[in-house]
Amino acid sequence: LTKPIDFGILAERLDILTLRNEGIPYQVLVIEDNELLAEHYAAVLTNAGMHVETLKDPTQLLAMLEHFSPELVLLDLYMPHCNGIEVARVIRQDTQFIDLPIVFLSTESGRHLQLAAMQSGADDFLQKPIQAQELVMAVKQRAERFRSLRELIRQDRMTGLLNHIAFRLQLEFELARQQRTGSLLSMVMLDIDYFKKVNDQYGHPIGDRVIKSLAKLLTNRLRKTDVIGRYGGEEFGIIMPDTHPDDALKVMNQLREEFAQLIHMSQQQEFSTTFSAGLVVAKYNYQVDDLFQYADQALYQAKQQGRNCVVL
Ligand code: GH3
Ligand code: MG
Ligand code: MG
Ligand code: MG
Ligand code: MG
Repeated sequence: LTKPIDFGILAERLDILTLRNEGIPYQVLVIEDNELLAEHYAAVLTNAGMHVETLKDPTQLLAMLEHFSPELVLLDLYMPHCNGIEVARVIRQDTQFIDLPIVFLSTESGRHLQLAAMQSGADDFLQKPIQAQELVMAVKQRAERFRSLRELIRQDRMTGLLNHIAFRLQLEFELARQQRTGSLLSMVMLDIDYFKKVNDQYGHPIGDRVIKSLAKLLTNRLRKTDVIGRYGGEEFGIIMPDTHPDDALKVMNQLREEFAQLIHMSQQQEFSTTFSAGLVVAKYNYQVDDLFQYADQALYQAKQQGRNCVVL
């Protein structure tokens, strides 16, 4: 490092990252068959402000990951029914968790066995016994970096929604869950009507503002459990878990009317615009690409029917 570093700017950037992450506890999953140890780690990490779930039986892992999204996994190596190496492999197999920090915590002191364990895709190997402070620091740093990087990778900068890749990953996750549990899953593709004209008449920056206003409307109106992504330029995708298509249709038509009533301002004049949407409900044998294809077909129909409508 020969260049002078502007520590002011650096500190400001770090501040932004930590500020944004502040207040939301890191989600940590402790997989440990020894109940006393599991409770001890949980207490130490909870004390440091983290949210900890413990798992004594690794066969329950997949069930747990359906409702808990860890930002770090602390993993015991030796457990009665399956060892930590297998658990790490199972986690890594899921694209959803490809970057999730996995840290072994074990009494194993043989370096070659530690390295063998890490070949399963783990990030680090900590040795028991471990000081509380050391454990907190190791977990916190990795979880923090994971959260910041994931945000950078998954977010659409303009709207703060999920980007194309993250939306697809999330859809894979929701579809897999729907197929395991037999619940309902509705999915929507939405595209602003005649948007080229908006850009042409009022300019690109105003067009951007319209996109942001739609993102905000969707975020404010939809449920916390719904997933919203900016799929393309003025195209959005919405995943509605546990939602009957009739209800999804109702909601989408309300949103469509609200958006059509929004008044946008440009220097010359006020204007409003509309969107069209295609809606599908997941069937048991659907793949992610089927959902995209059928939603796209429904969207195409909505455009054909004259736009400003939702087709199921
Ligand atoms: P249609 O009703 O058939 O959807 O007509 P359309 O004009 O909206 O056609 P289409 O969806 O194919 O075109 C989308 C346009 O959106 C093309 C592109 O110039 C514009 N666009 C894409 N991304 C952005 C963006 O980030 N900002 C702005 N302002 N415009 C964008
Ligand atoms: Mg053990
Ligand atoms: Mg488009
Ligand atoms: Mg189009
Ligand atoms: Mg369009």
